[in-house]
Amino acid sequence: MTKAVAVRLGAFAGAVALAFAGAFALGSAVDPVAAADPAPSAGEHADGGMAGMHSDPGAQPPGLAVSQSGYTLVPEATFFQPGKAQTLAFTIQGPDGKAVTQYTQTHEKDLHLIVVRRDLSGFRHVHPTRAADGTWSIPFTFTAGGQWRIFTDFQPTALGKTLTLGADVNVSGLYIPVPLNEPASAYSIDGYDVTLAGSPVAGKESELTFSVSKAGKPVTDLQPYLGAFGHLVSLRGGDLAYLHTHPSAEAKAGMKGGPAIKFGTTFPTAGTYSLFLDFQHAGKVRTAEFTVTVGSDGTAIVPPSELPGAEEETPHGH
Ligand SMILES: [Cu+2]
Repeated sequence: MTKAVAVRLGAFAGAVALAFAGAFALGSAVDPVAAADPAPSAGEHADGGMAGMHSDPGAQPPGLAVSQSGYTLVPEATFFQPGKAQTLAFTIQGPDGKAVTQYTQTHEKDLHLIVVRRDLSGFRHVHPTRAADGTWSIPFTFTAGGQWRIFTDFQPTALGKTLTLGADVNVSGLYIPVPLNEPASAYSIDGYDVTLAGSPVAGKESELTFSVSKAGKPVTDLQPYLGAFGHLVSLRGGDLAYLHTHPSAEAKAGMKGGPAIKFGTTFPTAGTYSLFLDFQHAGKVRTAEFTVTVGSDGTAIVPPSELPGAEEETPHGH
C-alpha cells in the first residue's frame, strides 16, 4: 500500500468516527493528497464507473471522498431528526470555490442523489432540484437514527467526467443496526419477484442478469426509467465504495423491457456488495436489494439451473 493511500484511508476512518465538522475538515485535508497522486492512468474512464479500476489497482473507487478533482460536496446541514420531513440541501463547490451551476446530464438528470444508512439500510435514489445559485435541495425523511451517507453522482460540465462524492450526515435517535440480507438470488417487493444470476469475478467485467416477474409471470412491459430499464447501484461492504451501472441497452419512452435486465459490472475487489436495482413498472419505481459475494474465481451467485430462465419460462394461466 502506498503512503498516499494509507494516509487517505486513515483520514477517511477518522472522518467517519468524528462529527461532521471534523469530517469535512479532514475531507478538505485529504484532497491535496489526492492531487499529489500520479496522473490518472490511461485506463481511467470518463464515465466515473469502475471500468478502469483493474488497470490501476492503486486507484480508489468512487464515492469514498467528499472532495475530488477540485470539486467538494458541501451539505447545508448534517444533523437531522428521524421520521420528519426535512430539507436535504447541499452544493457542489467547484475549483473556484463557488457552487457549480453548469452540469452535463447523465441518465437524464444533472445529479443523482443516493442516500443510505451506513449499515446499508434505507436506500433511496432521488433527484433534488437546483436553485439558480447552485444549491440542490429535496424534501427528505430519514427513517431512523444513525449515521447516513449521501452520494452525489454528477458531471460538472467544466470537468467533462462523472464524479461521485460522498459525505456522512447524522440522524439523531436510537441506532439499531440492521444486518445485511444473506446472499441470495431472489428478492420480493410489492408482489414482484426479482432474481439475479451471474458469476461476478473481482476486477473483470461480469454480466449480471436480473429477471422480474409478478405472480409467477415474467414482466415484459418494464418501463424506461431515466433512459434505461434498470439502474443498478452497488455499494461495497466495509467502506461503501460506489458503483453505478446501467444496462448497455438504451430505453426510450414507449419501449417495453423485461423480464431480463442485463448489466456489465466490474467489481473492483473480492468481497461483499449490496446491490440496489431500481426498475419501473406500472408507473412506479421499486428497488430490489441483493447481497452478493464477489470472489476472485467467478463463483456463480446461484447455479443457473435453479433459476427461472427468462427465455424458457412459459407463462400460463390457472
Ligand atoms: Cu438518479
